[in-house]
Amino acid sequence: MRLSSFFMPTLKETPTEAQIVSHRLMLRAGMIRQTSAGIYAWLPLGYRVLRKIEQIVREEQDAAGAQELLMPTIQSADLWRESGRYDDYGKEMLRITDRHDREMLFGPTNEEMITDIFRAFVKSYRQLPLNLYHIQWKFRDEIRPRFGVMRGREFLMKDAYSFDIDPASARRAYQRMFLAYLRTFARMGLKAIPMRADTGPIGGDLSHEFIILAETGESGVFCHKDWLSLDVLKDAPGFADDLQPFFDRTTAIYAATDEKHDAATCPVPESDLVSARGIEVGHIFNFGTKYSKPMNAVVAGPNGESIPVEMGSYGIGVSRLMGAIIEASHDDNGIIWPDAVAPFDVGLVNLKSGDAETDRVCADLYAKLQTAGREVAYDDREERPGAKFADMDLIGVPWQLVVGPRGLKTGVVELKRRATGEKEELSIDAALAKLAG
Ligand code: P5A
Repeated sequence: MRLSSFFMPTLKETPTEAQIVSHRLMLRAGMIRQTSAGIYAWLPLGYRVLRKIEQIVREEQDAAGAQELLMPTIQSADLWRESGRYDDYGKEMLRITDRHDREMLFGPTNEEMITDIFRAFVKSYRQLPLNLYHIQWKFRDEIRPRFGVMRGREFLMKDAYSFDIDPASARRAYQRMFLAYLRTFARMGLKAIPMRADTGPIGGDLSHEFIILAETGESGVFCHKDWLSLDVLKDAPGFADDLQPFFDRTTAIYAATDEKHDAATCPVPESDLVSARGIEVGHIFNFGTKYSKPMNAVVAGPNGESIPVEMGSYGIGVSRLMGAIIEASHDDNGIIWPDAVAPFDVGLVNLKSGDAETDRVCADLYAKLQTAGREVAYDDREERPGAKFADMDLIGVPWQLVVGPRGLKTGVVELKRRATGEKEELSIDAALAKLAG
């Protein structure tokens, strides 16, 4: 992408309406635009990152055996009356009436709709286990939308729903998602801690929130200090293995949200207990037959008996993750994207646009890097070098390749790693080998 034609409306000044650093940086980098309170348009740079995050989530769901589908955002109120949640959900639900006076709603979650799809087609225990997910926009009329995409009203969620014949099988489905979540967040460079959590309007009694520790987080949390240095995935099993031992040893290390934490019964001595704030990037639930019973989602068992299906649901805040990643990875100059979710792999900085030799070398590098499959942000704008460096740091591209007339006299370019600030001068071929190899 040539930045001279890329729609990336960066801001020099710090937006005053943004209270936390991730929101400020997303606005400054021209990634999002608020269109109403808690509702955002995703500008090209922000949308690139959103799609990267979404793709990692998708790959890990697929690897865990979940199958992707896509349900609509608009739902019928009648479905929610069947589960009894239509009235319970209260003002957070955006209710809509269509031209025929039918009551509809913009879905805040999809337990009812997926249960309806399930009961229409699945009739036998032989068709189980089943796990279906989608990545779709949700709407919750949050009383206080804030912190940009972190607590929006419209937000992108991955929600998966598992169906099993008995509680033991449902526990295995839960453990698969538990492991898939740890892998998902690790791939984004995040350390997510699974914490015992309340279930709120979703229901059930087994639930974990996946929390990224951050001072700006909205959740109060408590965990054993071992969590700070632990790499739980180091000797994690694969999906074909029995996940129970891994689940037991991971959830034995204490971690709980403040609603679940009780100082009187906490097994961790005060000296080993960390009290912190965190961002909830995922939340998983096992709620048994809470929806299948009232909605009559039953299958025939081995002896022909009717068995209400055992269910769980598993959410990831896809759009919230963008804020969480920035909170976890930035410096005074801007965002530091982990390679896996960066909007571009390489930022190519032309120090003197208009200088024939510099333009030629840059165009050549741009073409070769793209041929090698790298996504390149080529800054070919007629701007001062200082402005180009500042923008490249702000948008957080992991590698910066700087090309100017002075270096080219001796055949060298400069390569900078955004995360460490380390710079090295090297020949054009060596730079290419390093970035394209
Ligand atoms: C699980 C999947 C559910 O809705 N039903 C389907 C269950 N869980 S949840 O905890 O309520 O939401 C799942 C994740 O969505 C993110 N999230 C939000 N992100 C941005 N803005 C919001 N207002 C918002 N509300 C929830 C969180 O990451 C949460 O873990």
